Amino acid sequence: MQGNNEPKSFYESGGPHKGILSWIFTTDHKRIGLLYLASLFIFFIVGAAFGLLMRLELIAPGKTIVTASTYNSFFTLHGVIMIFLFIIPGIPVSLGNFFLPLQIGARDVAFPRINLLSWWLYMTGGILALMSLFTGDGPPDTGWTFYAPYSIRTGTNVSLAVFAAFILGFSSILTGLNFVTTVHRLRAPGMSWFRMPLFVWSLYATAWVQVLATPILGITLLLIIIERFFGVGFFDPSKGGDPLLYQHLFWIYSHPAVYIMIVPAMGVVTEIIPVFARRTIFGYKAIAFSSIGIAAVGFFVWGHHMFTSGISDTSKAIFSLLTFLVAIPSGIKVFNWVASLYKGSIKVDTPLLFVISFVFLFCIGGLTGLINGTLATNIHIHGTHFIVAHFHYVMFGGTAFAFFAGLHYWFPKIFGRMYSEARAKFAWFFLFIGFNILYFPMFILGWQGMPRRYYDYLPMFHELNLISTIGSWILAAGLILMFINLVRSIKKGERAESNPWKGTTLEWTVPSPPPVENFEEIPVVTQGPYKYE
Ligand SMILES: [Cu+2]
Repeated sequence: MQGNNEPKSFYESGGPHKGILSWIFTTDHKRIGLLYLASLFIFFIVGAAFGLLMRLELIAPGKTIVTASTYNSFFTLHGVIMIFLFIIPGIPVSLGNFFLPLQIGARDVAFPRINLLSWWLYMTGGILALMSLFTGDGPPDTGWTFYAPYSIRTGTNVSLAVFAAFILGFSSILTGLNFVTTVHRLRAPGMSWFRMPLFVWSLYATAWVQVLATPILGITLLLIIIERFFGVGFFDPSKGGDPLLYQHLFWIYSHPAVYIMIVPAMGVVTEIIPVFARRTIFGYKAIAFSSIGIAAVGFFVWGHHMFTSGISDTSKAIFSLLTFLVAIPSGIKVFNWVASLYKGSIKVDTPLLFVISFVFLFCIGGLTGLINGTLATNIHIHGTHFIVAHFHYVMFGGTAFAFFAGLHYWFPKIFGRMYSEARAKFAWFFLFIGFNILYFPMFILGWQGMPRRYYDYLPMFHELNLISTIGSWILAAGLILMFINLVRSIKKGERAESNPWKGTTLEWTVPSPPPVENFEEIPVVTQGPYKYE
């Protein structure tokens, strides 16, 4: 794989074990990053399959392929898998695990064995979540939010699914702990805070949310399990409890969790733009602080999920105002991305194509977030397909498209091969067009009053649902084309040099793929990243 005088790549040195054991017992951050990458996309395919089945059911009013209760399990597992097994772990555990130590000039993360443990916990949680499909009295049918009191009363296998999410929470906490310590302790000499790549800042801000917010979800899910087995009454008004308490606890984690999902994606976008615009990033410090700002303010807006739950008018007004506030640091990032592209000598390769799509789709998702956060409109659209469209524009159009951008950008470094640029652009076209045909009609359907999570709908919604379902097939075609191109290129792609994009961050100074120790000598850093002028 490597020139004859280059050190052996991390693929060729698996430590004391051989074969598959050298992977599942590895403590090398690069191998753990790839273990996560493979498992993430297997779960993504399962989650996407449930999404396609839902769209197939909704292609026409009335029954199409499944019963109402099966449909309820489809959207529950689609949500649980896509959120807890794909998008929350997502970029940090895969691309983050692989590139964080390389970008700060370190040989590994602070706690390599805990890093491996976090992947074992992830797999345990994933297998338990899938087992909830086939065990007990039927797959869970509550939606991924497991709202009480229904999640306490339903006979379906909620306990196992909730326990799976509980275990996954620990995997996330351990990763957060590892990344915070790594950034504080393992930066190369000269790598001061304001010389760190901005992807590292985004992982750092995200890691703090993982450490501080996830325990709240852990205890909340534990309360559901205790309720189901012992009927203590935490969320049951007839026993002095309150179902609203569940909603508060759940969203106190789950809203900051949306920043665990989006801030690393923003970091990938910030990383790619200067390389393909050949310009220094505009407003380095503003972008670094806006990552921290989003993570911090994000802890105070959870009530915007409960405007129709009966909370007081005062709290509604406060949560609505705070929701607008959190849009400011996001706006700063969008402004700085566009300012960095302005007058750049832009080379539109696939990583940048996905980045530009991200900015476009994220802006639609972000701006509709303000419509959701406005009290007058929220009362009208809460619980409708408008909300479904909104979070798919932010989470799929945003995070997943940035994930695909990062995959193509760092593919040569990870695998030592180039992917086919022509095939990648072809796949992108289907992805982008399919995405908008699938999700944009949902804004209109929701505005017209079509509720989410309903098995059936009024005939007036038929046309747009048909269009949306056709969009899901075009999107699926794009995903398949992209995966085929990337998987094929791992073995058949043209050999990659160590810095094919002329990047300026440290990972591009080592061979492709990197040696097991990353650096022959720990580098001494004398300047910040993205120096192009
Ligand atoms: Cu929220």
